[in-house]
Order: sequence, then structure tokens, then C-alpha cells
Amino acid sequence: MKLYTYWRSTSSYRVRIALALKGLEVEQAAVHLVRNGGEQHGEAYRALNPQERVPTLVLDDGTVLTQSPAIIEYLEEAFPLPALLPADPVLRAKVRAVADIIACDMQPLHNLAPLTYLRRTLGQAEAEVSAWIGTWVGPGLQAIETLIGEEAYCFGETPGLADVFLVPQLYAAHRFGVDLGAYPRIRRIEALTEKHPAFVKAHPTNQPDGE
Ligand SMILES: N[C@@H](CCC(=O)N[C@@H](CS)C(=O)NCC(=O)O)C(=O)O
Repeated sequence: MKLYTYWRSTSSYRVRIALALKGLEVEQAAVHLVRNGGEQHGEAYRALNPQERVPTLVLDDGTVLTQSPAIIEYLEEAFPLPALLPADPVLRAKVRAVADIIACDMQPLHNLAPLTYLRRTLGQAEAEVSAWIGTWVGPGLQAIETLIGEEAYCFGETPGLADVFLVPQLYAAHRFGVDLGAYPRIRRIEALTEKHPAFVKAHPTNQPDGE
């Protein structure tokens, strides 16, 4: 398998964690989202991913998968162990709800393309852009803090899908200067994953294209 990724992309980071937790090795191809106006907009990459975003996973038979939630669900179904989702349907829905807060309601609002629109098209200064990001990231984290429990990870003693989505979102929160002081459960999980080999392997600064 070949993963098209960018070191600092939280959506790519999710897939890297899922791969590492399942012990799967992939070839990595870096797509620089900033250099040369963004390599994601180049013709060759657009042919793979018409949305011009990372990640993209190309399977060994040439099948192209896009969208990190769909890629991670594919990995869970094709490589079931270790499982990222619990067996119980109600618990599965709760785990997915945390992942969806991040994937649907938080990350899309601070992705590069909308921030570029705020800066360039709407002429907003950095202070306004930062306020915009904080407006959506803080309440999202507050909701997650309430939804997750007191076990080691978000929903149990081993990391699962919610942790796969949460940890990259925390990386983004630090990058954007969002304070995590009010979220002790989230900070507990962050501290645990900082020592977990799969999360360490997937971390942006440990990527071949990391800057
Ligand atoms: N929902 C998509 C989001 C993908 C996405 O927004 N990727 C960002 C990096 S995290 C990207 O490629 N941005 C490039 C751009 O906005 O031009 C997923 O989870 O894969």
C-alpha cells in the first residue's frame, strides 16, 4: 500500500496512527500542501484525488481510497485485529460520535483551504483567523471531554478509533495555540499516547517529510 500524506495534516496523521496500531507498513509519498502553491493541486495528484486533499491510500491492486474516515473503516474491515472499534453496537456509535465531532465539525473549519479563503478572499488578519479557529476547536474539545470516560484511553484500556481522531486534533490545537487546561481527561489521553509506540511512529515530527 502507498499512503499520500503530509507530515502536519491531521487527516493523514489519523491514517498513520491506524496503520501503526494495526502493525501495517506502507510506502509513503509526501504531498507538500504549501510548497509551489500546494502539490495537492497538481495534475498528477488530482488524478488520484479529485478533491485535492490528503490523505490518499493506494492499495496493492491499484485501488485508490480517499477520505480518512473511509480509509480507516476500510483498514478496520480488511485488517480487523487489533480492533479499533468495540463489538457492542451502542459503544461503537459512541466511539464514532467522538470521531465525527472531529472529522465533521472541527477539522473542516480550520483546514488550509477555508483558512486561505478567510485570509485572502475575505482579507481577515491573523488575529481574526485565530479567533475563528478557537471558536470551533474549544467547544468541540469541551464536548469530547464530556463524552469520553475515566478509563485509560477515550473508551477503554487500549487505544481505539476515538483516540485515532483525537490525538491529531490535539496536535492541531497546540499548533493553533488552543489551551487544553480545561480538559483533564483529554490531557490524560494525550500523555498516554505520547509514550505509545504507534502514536510516536505516526507523529508529524517523525515523518520523512517532517519539517
Ligand atoms: N475529510 C477529509 C479532510 C481532508 C483534508 O482536509 N485534508 C487537508 C489536510 S488535513 C488537506 O489536504 N488540505 C489541503 C487544502 O486545503 O488545500 C479527510 O478526513 O480525509
